[in-house]
Amino acid sequence: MPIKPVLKTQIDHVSILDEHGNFDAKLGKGLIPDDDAVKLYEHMVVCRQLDEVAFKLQRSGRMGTYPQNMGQEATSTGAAYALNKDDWIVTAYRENPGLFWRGLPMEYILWHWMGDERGNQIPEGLYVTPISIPIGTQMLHATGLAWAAKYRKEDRIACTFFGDGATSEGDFHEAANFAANLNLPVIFFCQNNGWAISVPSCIQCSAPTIAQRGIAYGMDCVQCDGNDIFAVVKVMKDAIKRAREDKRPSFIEALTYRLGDHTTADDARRYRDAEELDQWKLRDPITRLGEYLKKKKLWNSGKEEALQARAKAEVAEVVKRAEGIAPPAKSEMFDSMYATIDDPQLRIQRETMRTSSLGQDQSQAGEDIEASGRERT
Ligand SMILES: Cc1ncc(C[n+]2csc(CCOP(=O)(O)OP(=O)(O)O)c2C)c(N)n1
Ligand SMILES: [Mg+2]
Repeated sequence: MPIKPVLKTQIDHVSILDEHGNFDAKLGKGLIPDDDAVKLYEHMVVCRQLDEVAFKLQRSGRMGTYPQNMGQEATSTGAAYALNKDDWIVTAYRENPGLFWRGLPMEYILWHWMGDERGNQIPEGLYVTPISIPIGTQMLHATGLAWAAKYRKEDRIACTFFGDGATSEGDFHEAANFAANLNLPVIFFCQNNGWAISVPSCIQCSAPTIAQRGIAYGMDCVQCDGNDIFAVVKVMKDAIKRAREDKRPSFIEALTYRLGDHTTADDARRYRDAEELDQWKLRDPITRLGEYLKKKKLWNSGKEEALQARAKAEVAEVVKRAEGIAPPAKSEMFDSMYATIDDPQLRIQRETMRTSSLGQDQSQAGEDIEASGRERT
């Protein structure tokens, strides 16, 4: 018996607006109308400003740890632009621009990183999930949300974002396997920024692409230049069509780079070369789109100056709103967790938290112990 191949496959790489300003007119035709291209550019500039201010808030002790999104704006912005308003966006933590494009007020993200749970209470009617810090768990949620939509016969798909490192987690493989086997309308959007904290992607994926991990599950897989918003929109539109019309999941690997540290708790200079960073600065997705607009006479230095001023003013207002909110009552950590608090010990803890510094005022706890009829052991 001759040996014959049972599978031949390839991964395509999609690029439309390259880092030198070349535009593939055939692939890019009608993809993003001029007015929208300007709006997308303006949006990414405002998001970059928010990112820079968030970094400073952490450094000046006004906010907790923060993962900068700088350099990765085109991925989630392009994806959110291509999706419908009532499709799910299921994110990790480096997709602020996509969440803001969808309409999440910027202060929610600052609240999240300030440790205020109200940042995770997504406004009614917005189909986005809160930031996910545990790596990979959100992919399972996306598969579940897509399954629910299919079951309810809703015309809604789910797009989940995650990093290159997240594809080494078991959660990815379970989410992908379910999505493909159950024919679910999910888009797995991998932001391959080359690093999982200090681990380069080549150490945790020996294959030439991350995208091919999806092939094992029977998904359509593609790679694109993630700093090229046109390429992102193109691969998203193709994946959205497959999800909506055929109820098939897809895997997108978008090549991008985080220009900042992993988070404010990191110093990337300790593990990555300055030259690598310099190379990627030349591929900045915002500069690239800006140059495209200038070439088409849709943008000029006057508009840029006005936009920079607007971005600063808007973000300053966001910070005012984020910091201006009254702090939550300490007891809210219990009220947000439990529908009813029946356990007497929990009631004591809640009361102690409400009335004093944690555990310092025993008399408060004692009063409630008596009220609850339980003896101290
Ligand atoms: C389940 C889990 N394991 C480990 C961590 C610690 N951790 C935080 S970020 C990170 C790397 C993630 O890399 P990647 O998925 O490439 O995303 P990126 O930060 O590059 O956007 C790890 C291991 C975590 N948050 N959750
Ligand atoms: Mg990464």
